[in-house]
Amino acid sequence: MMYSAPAARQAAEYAAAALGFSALGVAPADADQGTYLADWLAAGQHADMVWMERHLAARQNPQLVLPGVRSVIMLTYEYAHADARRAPGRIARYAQGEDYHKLLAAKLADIDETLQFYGGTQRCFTDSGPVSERFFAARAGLGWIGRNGLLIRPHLGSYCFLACILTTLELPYDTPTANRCGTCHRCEQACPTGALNNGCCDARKCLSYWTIEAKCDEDAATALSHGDRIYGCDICQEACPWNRPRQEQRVDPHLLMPAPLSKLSPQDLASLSTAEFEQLFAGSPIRRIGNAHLKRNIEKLTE
Ligand code: B12
Ligand code: SF4
Ligand code: SF4
Repeated sequence: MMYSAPAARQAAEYAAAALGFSALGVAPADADQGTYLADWLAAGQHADMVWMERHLAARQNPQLVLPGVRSVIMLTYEYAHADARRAPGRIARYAQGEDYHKLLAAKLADIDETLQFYGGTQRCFTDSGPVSERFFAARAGLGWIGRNGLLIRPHLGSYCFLACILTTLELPYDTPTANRCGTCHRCEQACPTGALNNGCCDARKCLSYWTIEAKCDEDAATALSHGDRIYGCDICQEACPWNRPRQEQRVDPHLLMPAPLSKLSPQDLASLSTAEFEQLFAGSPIRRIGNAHLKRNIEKLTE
């Protein structure tokens, strides 16, 4: 088929909308990311996530991820604004339902197929590859990077997953939007551990890191004593005025918390056998940390 950039972009947009993505933007693959990530790594703010060091070169040069890449298509997919599991024992909103990696990978594969029709070669990721997703989402005009480090969309806030498609097609690019944080510093003030500094989140202090990634039990004790979070943390998003509750929000039912989980107390969760844990969290992102790690997070709340 004759390649027409606007037609290829429009086809991707139709496919994305039909698959439930809430927005699509396109950034040039060679956009300059500056030294932000390198500086963050050099300062040790990635804690023990050493895989981030290994990915530095690829993150800064998408050509190493997909040779010949010209455009980065960025997409957003909504998850629930409402918190289905309140304190104590909060689970971050993004992790209350099914694992988004699997859910979105299948949808991205469909868009990939559409773009192949236009002669494109693609690689697709959602939190699964060496791509600076927030940077490209902002460059693709989907929103701005807030003082909480997250991509904030005007009037839609930050409760969304990001997904990306690297493509060899040169598609029409979008223009970045202005940063609208203004004089607000609510996220920084709300963070219980002081992890935020000028749009930069120091993983060494972040409860999301401590509840999901950190392996060291001793250090975890201090960090976890700061909050009521047992998996992930939404405090800097809850504080953000752009995330104020909306009357109506359509959310993919796969991302809603299953009723059996919402009924369990933190003590119930802490007393699950491994077999019960596996059954309850089958298909959930929480399964990844394992029963012992979840117990550790809960015990720090109830001690
Ligand atoms: C590692 C990681 C974490 C770590 C480290 C956090 C951190 N500081 O980045 C931990 C485990 C702590 C974490 C926590 C969370 N994460 Co996380 N995380 C990632 C991951 C895998 C990499 C992020 C990264 O590279 N960080 C290092 C920093 C330096 O890079 P960066 O944030 O991408 O910043 C770039 C831009 O911001 C840009 N930049 C910023 N300012 C400026 C200024 C200038 C001038 C320039 C040129 C560039 C620039 O430069 C950076 C490099 O390109 C991404 C997925 C991905 N592949 O990108 C998800 C991702 C960022 N996480 C996500 C989410 C949802 C979360 C949590 C909300 C989960 C939760 N509820 O617990 C928290 C929020 C914590 C926070 N306030 O940031 C979403 C964000 C969605 C959104 N709306 O923004 C992502 C995109 C995953 C996804 N696909 O949906 N996360
Ligand atoms: S996720 Fe929680 S601990 Fe991490 S920066 Fe935001 S408020 Fe602070
Ligand atoms: S709370 Fe305020 S400063 Fe923080 S991201 Fe939202 S608007 Fe920006």
